[in-house]
Amino acid sequence: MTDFSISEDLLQAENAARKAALDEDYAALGRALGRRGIDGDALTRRVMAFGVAIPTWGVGTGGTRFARFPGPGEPRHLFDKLEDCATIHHLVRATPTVSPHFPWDATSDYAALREVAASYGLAFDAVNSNTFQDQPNQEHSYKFGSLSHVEPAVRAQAIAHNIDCIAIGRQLGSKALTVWIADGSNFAGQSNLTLALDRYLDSMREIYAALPADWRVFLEHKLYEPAFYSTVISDWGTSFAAAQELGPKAQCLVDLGHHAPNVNIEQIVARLVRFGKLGGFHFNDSKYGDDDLDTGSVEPFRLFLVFNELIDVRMRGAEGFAPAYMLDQSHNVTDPIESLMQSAIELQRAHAQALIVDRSALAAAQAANDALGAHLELKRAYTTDVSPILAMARLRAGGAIAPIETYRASGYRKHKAKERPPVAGTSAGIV
Ligand code: LRH
Ligand code: MN
Repeated sequence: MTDFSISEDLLQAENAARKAALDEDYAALGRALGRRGIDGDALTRRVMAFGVAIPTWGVGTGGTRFARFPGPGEPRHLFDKLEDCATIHHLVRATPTVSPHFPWDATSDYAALREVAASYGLAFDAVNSNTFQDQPNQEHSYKFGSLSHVEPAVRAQAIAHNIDCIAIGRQLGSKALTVWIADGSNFAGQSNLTLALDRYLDSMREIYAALPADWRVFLEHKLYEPAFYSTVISDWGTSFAAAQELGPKAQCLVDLGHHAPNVNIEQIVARLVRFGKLGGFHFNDSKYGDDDLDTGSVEPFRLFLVFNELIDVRMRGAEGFAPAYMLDQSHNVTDPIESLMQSAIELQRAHAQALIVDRSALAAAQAANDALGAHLELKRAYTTDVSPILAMARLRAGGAIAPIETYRASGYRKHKAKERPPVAGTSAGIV
């Protein structure tokens, strides 16, 4: 018996029931945008071209240090995860790539994995290394760090792992390695703050030297956790300086949850772009710390402001500007597939709203120091409900007008609960 997947018939039936209403809403929005000199169909085509990568570690239920409450039909291995990624892309048509994490996604045949992904119309984005956990039978522990560890043998082990990840990524067709390290300290004095960074840079130079010519390495900064006094790569400034020191293939990755509360993340994005060092994003949302909540679920205006900076740069035609868009979330209380679909839609929304900002009116207001006028140009775009355009983009790309409703109507999760008997001791999500 083949595994269940959502049929075209069901998708067509769900779309047919909503088509007339969508056409009406789409036409009305098209007229309203037309009065603002904006071509609705052109905007829909831009939305159809937008893509974000799904993190393999996000399709399983996530947890915290306190507990994880797995749901029914949890993916048991990478091939189940790819099947779920394919279901997400089938309905939202905005997630054509997958970002894997090693060794969580280790498998015996990466060429076969690449073929399976391709059979679902999926490709691989950046690969993620993991030197923040000890694996069974690992020779040296990462308890006191990895790439910045005081012991050369531990650093060598961590460097070798990252170089292995590059080798795996090459088999998968990936073009980038994301390096996030948990290295840091919990007590003042525990670590020499400068020597720790120097050891990290020495290690990264060896990893950088192993990068193929057309690859990039993304340095992911994070203010704290799991270290709670100092973190070696704690902010964009340190990440930027390290990327500068390493060379042109090194860029900075901005995980939205890795900053102190109220930090102006859109300005960090603007700065990294200005200096040609914005490599990519881990999109999520947060209220307090690295909460890994669904993108756009807490601060949708901030997400819009990030895309406003990205579109502003595109409009000014910045050289070689190709940030990698990836989600990085932990779905502790929702069906991960639903959360990932809605998060991709919230990214499409922020992107579309940023595209309809009247940039000449904004520039004129800025030049005239018309503070409120300038702000209202952004608010006008942000308060425009572009949902009909997002839905039409999905429909025209062969997806669902209403992905969540269609997914629920399909009973996909119930089917997976039957097909995927829980496997004790496996964890598809974070922790
Ligand atoms: C660290 C992080 C990093 C991943 C991990 C799953 O908090 O954001 O990007 O490796 O989460
Ligand atoms: Mn991240």
